[in-house]
Amino acid sequence: MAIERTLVLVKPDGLQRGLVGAIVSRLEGRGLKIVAMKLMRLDAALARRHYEAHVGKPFFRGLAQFITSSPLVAMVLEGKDAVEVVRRAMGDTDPVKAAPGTIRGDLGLDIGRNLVHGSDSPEAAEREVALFFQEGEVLDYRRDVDPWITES
Ligand code: D4T
Repeated sequence: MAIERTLVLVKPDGLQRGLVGAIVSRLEGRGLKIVAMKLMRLDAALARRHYEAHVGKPFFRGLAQFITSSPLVAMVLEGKDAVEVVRRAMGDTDPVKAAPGTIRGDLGLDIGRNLVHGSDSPEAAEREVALFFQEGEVLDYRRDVDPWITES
């Protein structure tokens, strides 16, 4: 069983629209464990590092402007296959194509305001968690409910 960690961001649109609780609740309710969480405002340098794969693309300017425009909530979630579980729960990058039942499919309309980020691979997760959190900010702890969520 692959216990993974993944970086999740509730982007500035999610915070401004009062959807932090709704979004976290969907992921938390799934059984994923919150091992780090903070409210922060990205500066241009961190936005560029986080989205380095998109630097130079036509939408990068708007993306960087948007992601730095207001605070966001960054968190690290841990659990069985956490990377894929979060990606599927978010739905397609473009909310128009995202299936109903997903976060973007239920709450979003526009690709440039798609509410949430989740790492797209375990390797990306490791890089992104290190970008957003210092080692001591990610906590290791046990939940008594864990055996009721995953068969060991
Ligand atoms: P993030 O990284 O925000 O979780 O989104 P995805 O992993 O689902 O999608 P992505 O990396 O391809 O895109 C990053 C970010 O850029 C915005 N975007 C993307 C945009 O505004 N216009 C576009 O045409 C694309 C492809 C949305 C998400």
